[in-house]
Amino acid sequence: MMNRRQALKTTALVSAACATSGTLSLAQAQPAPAVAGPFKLPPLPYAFDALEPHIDARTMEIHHDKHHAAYVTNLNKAVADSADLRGKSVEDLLKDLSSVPEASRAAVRNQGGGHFNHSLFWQMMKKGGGGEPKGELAKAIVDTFGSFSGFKEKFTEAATKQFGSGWAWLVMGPGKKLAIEPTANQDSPIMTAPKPGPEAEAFAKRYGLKPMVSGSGTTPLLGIDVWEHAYYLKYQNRRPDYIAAWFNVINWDFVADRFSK
Ligand code: MN3
Repeated sequence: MMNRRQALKTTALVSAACATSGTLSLAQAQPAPAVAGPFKLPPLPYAFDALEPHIDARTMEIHHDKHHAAYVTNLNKAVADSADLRGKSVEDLLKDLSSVPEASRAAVRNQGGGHFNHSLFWQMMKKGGGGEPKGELAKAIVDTFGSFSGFKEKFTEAATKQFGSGWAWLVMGPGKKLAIEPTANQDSPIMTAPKPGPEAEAFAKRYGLKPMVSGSGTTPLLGIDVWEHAYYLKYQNRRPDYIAAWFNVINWDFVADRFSK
């Protein structure tokens, strides 16, 4: 675990590296200034080093302060010219992408998806997490996957096999039915088919839905970010090691709470 002295030393080293390399200015090392807009970067609910040694502090800092901040900034830019879009929650925007004007739709999908997914992701982890869920969710996992280890195996497989950037999710559909779903890029299980056509059909097929049934996206209960920015500093190309370690920081109380509601 990174203590204060190590943190200061790391900061000093990074500052020194920036000063000597001349490629990074101090301004670039600071969080981007907030852009005015309806969407805000939620604070990380724990310290950067809270998930050590499984997820390192530097990764958490960059992931939250840079990557998530950029999704928020760019989502605010995407809705800047529309009072209608600015008045909606990110969840409502994603649940009904077909109502977003086509000129802004890709930006809302990608940046809004990034904002929504990461806002959940921070809460799905905690210091001293891991173990197995209890209660109603534990029973549903056993009913669906045979056992907790059966779930873990299938979830790990989805996260490992997701090609390129994306996520693997444990989702809840109608009737509280559980399933494991991968999504590409920053797509979220709550999204619904954006418009009629092949994309909508593929989307509907993935979730077993009728195309263009508004609001029929599933509810993400648990998700792992498998973009390289989520693990590369500590695990480099070893995504399976990151996934295995990530199981030690899952906040099952948060996940169970989403299932119960
Ligand atoms: Mn990410």
